[in-house]
Amino acid sequence: MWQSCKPKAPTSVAIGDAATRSFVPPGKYDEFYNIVSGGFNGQMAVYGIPSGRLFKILPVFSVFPESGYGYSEETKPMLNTSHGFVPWDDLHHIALSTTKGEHDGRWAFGNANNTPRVARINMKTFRTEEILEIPNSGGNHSSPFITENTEYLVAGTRFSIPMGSNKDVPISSYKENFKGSISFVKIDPKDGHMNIAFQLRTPGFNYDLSRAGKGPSHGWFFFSCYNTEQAYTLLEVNASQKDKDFIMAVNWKKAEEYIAQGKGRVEKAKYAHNIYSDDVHSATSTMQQEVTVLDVTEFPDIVYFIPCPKSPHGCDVDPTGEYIVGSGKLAAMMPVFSFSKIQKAIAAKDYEGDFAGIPVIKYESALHGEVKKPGLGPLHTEFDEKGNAYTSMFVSSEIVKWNVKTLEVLDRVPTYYSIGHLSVPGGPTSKPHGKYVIAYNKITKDRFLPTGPELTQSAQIYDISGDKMQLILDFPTTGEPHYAEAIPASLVAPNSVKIFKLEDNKHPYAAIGEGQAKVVRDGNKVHVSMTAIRSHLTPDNIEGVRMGDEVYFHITNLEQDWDVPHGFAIKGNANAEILVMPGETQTLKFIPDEVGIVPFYCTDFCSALHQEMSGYLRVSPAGSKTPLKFSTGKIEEVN
Ligand code: K7E
Ligand code: CUA
Repeated sequence: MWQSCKPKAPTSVAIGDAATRSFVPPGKYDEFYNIVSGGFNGQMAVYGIPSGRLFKILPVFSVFPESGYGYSEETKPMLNTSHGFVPWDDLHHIALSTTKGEHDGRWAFGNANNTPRVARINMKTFRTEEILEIPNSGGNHSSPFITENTEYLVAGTRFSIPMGSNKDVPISSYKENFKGSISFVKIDPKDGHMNIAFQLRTPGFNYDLSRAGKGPSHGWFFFSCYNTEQAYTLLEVNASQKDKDFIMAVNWKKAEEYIAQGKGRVEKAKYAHNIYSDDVHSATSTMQQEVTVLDVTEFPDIVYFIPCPKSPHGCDVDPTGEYIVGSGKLAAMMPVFSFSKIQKAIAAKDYEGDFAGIPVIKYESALHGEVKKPGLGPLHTEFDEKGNAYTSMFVSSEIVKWNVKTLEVLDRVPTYYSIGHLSVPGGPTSKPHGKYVIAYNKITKDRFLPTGPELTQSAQIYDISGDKMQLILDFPTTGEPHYAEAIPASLVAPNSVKIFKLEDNKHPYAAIGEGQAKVVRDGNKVHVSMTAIRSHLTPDNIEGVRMGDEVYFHITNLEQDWDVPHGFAIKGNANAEILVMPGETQTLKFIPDEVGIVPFYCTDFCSALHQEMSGYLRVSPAGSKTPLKFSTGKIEEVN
């Protein structure tokens, strides 16, 4: 039955044996990793599926005092942008790398929605390794989406804005002056390094979401577009006028050809490129100066529009690569387009007109069919390995299962409440792993114990192995999750890095062994190369630091065992603590603000004598003659 109102709750999850299906006994591992975006916390979080257990919070676009990410001297450059240091953002979408359309377990990518950036996370270390700013973008929502073999990562602007040399224009000149932009970021298959290969300059409206083609549609990209009304005020009303907006189909192989022929225009742009290296355990930030642009209105065979009702949000491609699902937030049905029909329509020039000179394919000519009365407020669609699709319905608060070929609705289950994204393990790939669909809900209400005005976020796991979807677990998440991907643990766990090898440590201030520990003055900078091993810091006493000095504590963790980090914190320090992994060097900057003795210590309970892992810094007045010295273990006589 068609359901148009929110189900009543709370409803028990323990239906039959449902609860046992999410139970992972103590000491046993989960089957999948779930990499979940943190929304406004700018992080990713890693959960186990089906248990819903939280393993890790992984800082990406946000500083993280727990580990010192964004506070340590080594990681500060990761958050550099053309606007300076930007230590927070809004992370919506995850893309896991694929080879031949299938998960390969190498990297996770994420987007910064606000100050446009994309990030690459190494799945061996679960750390952010690279952040690339996206120029000519008014907000990076349609991002990141990857091609079949991770050749490109694509980042589309949410807001159109004026670009080029003339940016000081009236907002009411939107139609003439505002443009969209889609960046094609080349991924180096060896190390994953990202570089903007080219940008497409596109008509001015809003770009929302996207997916790459696969199989037969490899070489194409599909973007959902809204506000084709080109409204610039009260979008709620003015951008919902037309019956149909567009899906934009992009032939990126063609765009590549034009770029290879030198048809791109090189424009000035300023954007930061930040890379972390595990050799020097440090990041560098480089400011890039130009970008190559291809204006799609000058090249007739790169871009085509397909009408799509009404303010589409998700735009998802099924595992075969033949079907493209448009989800109009305000539409009472969902169109499914056929890639082969789109190709036929283009060959036959079966157009209903053009928009800004770009052909608009006839709706019926591109259409495979419509899913009738699927539910209200369709947002996103994922796929299983049996030819079924699962669509999230925000307004009617449910997941609807339907058959991609026959378009028949097969099942529906309520979500608690108002689902946004959803995730089937492998759902966006050519080879879904199936088994579960996970709902990331926008409203929590009464699902968990109340925690004041701000509630935890609500995610839910449904077993989809049978014909009927069955709710088996509620689990809370951090931040506001938008998209997430789940990947079999077997593709990730065996490659997990356990330690960094000390002999590979090329950090300029590393002390590889206690014999290399030292304190060196360089003007008003004091560099302390300190080692940490169970259960002492070397040196543990430092004298000769004066007011006006900047002290850099470069801590090298000498351990070569898995799961033995050491921490470092010093009293009165205004930034953070740092956590240093075995074999790694990290640096905390400390500016003393008063004369006296300042204790420091290890913050990670590392052994029975962890509480003894400490030392003192003596701070003398400015200009004092206290000699610089450091010690460990030696008892001095004072007369
Ligand atoms: Cu949350 Cu992907 Cu930003 Cu839909 S978007 S819900
Ligand atoms: Cu090292 Cu506690």
